[in-house]
Amino acid sequence: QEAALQGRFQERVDAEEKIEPRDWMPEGYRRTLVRQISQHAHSEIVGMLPEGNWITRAPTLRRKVALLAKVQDEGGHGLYLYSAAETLGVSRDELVGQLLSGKAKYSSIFNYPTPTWADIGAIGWLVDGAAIMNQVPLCRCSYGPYARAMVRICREESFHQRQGYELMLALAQGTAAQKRMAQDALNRWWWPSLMMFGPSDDQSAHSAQNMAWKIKRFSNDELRQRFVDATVPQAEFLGLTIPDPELRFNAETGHYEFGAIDWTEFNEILKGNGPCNRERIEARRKAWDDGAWVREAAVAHATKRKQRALK
Ligand code: FAQ
Repeated sequence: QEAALQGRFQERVDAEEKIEPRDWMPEGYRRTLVRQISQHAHSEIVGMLPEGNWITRAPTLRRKVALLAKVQDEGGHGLYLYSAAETLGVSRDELVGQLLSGKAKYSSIFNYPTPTWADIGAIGWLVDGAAIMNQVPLCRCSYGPYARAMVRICREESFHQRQGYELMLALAQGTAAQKRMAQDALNRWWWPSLMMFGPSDDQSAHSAQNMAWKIKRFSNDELRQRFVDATVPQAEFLGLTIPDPELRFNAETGHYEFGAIDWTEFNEILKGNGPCNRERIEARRKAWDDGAWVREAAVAHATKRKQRALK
C-alpha cells in the first residue's frame, strides 16, 4: 500500500500539482522540507544581524529608513517560513532549539563580519542577488505553503537587491576613498556569495532526490553559473573588479568561466568555525532568553481569554 501511495504522490508531483499540508507525503519529503524551510527561516533571522550592525550608523536618514525596512522584511520572511515549516507538524520551539544547539544549519554567508558601510551595499547587491537566483525557482516548489511564501519574499528581495546595487553605485561614483571601500567589500563578499549556492553538484547529497520531488528546479552549479553571468556585467558597470584572475567570458558557451571555490573555507564555516559563527548563535540565544517573558505573557493572556470565553 505504501508503494501505491508513493507512486500516486510522484504522479501528482510530476503533474505539477501542489502538495498541501493534509495530503499524504513520503516521510523523506516531509523531513527534507522541514530541514530546508527551517534552515531558510534561520538564515533570514540570523541574516538580520550583519546588517543590523549598521542601522545606528547609516550615513543619512534616507539610507537608515531603507536599511530598517530591509532588516524588518527579513524578520517577516523568517516568520513566514517558520509558519510554512510548522504546517509539516513541527513546532517553533523545536526549530529554534535545533538552531541554538547547532543541529540545524543557516546560510554560511551570515558568518562574515560587516566592518564597513560598503558591506551593506555588497550584501544587498550580491547576497540578495544570489538569494533571488536561488529563490525564484522555489516559487514553483511542489509544496504549496513554501511556494506561496516565496512569491512575496522574492518581490521583497528584489527591492533589497536594488537598494544594495544603488548604494554600491553611489560609492563607486563617489570619492576615491569611497570607491576603494566598495572594491574592498566586493573583494570580501564575492567568493562567499558563490558558496551560498551550496556544494558542487557532485558533492550535493540532497540534490537528486530534491529535483525528483520538484523542491529544487535547478542544481547548485546551474544557479551559481547564472548568478556569475548576471553579476559580472553589473560589476563592470560599477567600474569594480571581481576578485578572480581566472574569470573570463567564453564566447562559445555564452557563459563566464570562473576560478576554483575554496571549499575548505565553506566546510569550516559549516562546522561552526567561521569568523562570526559563535557571535551569531550567541546573539540568537540571548534574544531567545530575553524574549522568554514575552512568550510566557502571551500564553498566559491566551489562557485567560479562553477561560473567560468558557464562562
Ligand atoms: N550554507 O545537498 P545540498 C537569505 C548544506 S538567503 C550552509 O546541496 P540542499 C536572504 C545543506 O543544508 C540564504 N549550509 O543541500 C537574505 C546540507 O546540509 P544538511 C538562505 C549549506 O538542501 C539575504 C549540505 O550542505 N536561503 O536568507 C549551504 O539540496 C540577505 C549539503 O548540501 C535558503 O536557505 C550554505 N550556503 O541545497 C537574508 C534557500 N549550502 O541540511 C538576509 C533555500 C548547502 O543536510 C540578508 N535552500 N548547505 O545538514 C536551498 O535552496 C537549499 O537548501 C540549498 C542547499 C541550495 C541552500
